[in-house]
Amino acid sequence: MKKVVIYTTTYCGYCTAAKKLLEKQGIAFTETDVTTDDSKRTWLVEQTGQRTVPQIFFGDTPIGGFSELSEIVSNNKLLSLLNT
Ligand SMILES: N[C@@H](CCC(=O)N[C@@H](CS)C(=O)NCC(=O)O)C(=O)O
Repeated sequence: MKKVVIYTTTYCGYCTAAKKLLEKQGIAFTETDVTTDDSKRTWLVEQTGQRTVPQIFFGDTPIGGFSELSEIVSNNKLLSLLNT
């Protein structure tokens, strides 16, 4: 199964919601808080093309933020994406 990494900042409601959703689905993840890490934040924007957090990766692939994760869960695609 691909590793799940979620990049977050403090005081971020969407980050909390995304983590709760992953937990509810029973998916283990690693969290990286980029609140004070400017170089990591720059890297994240380069990788994802997005300036918002959270940003979630399945393996090396950025899948988006909370909205995209919710859609994946709603469409029942979470396990297949993590296992391919
Ligand atoms: N559609 C995004 C929204 C994420 C979002 O708005 N995050 C806020 C923090 S909770 C943010 O990054 N705001 C800064 C900005 O919009 O530049 C998602 O579902 O993840």
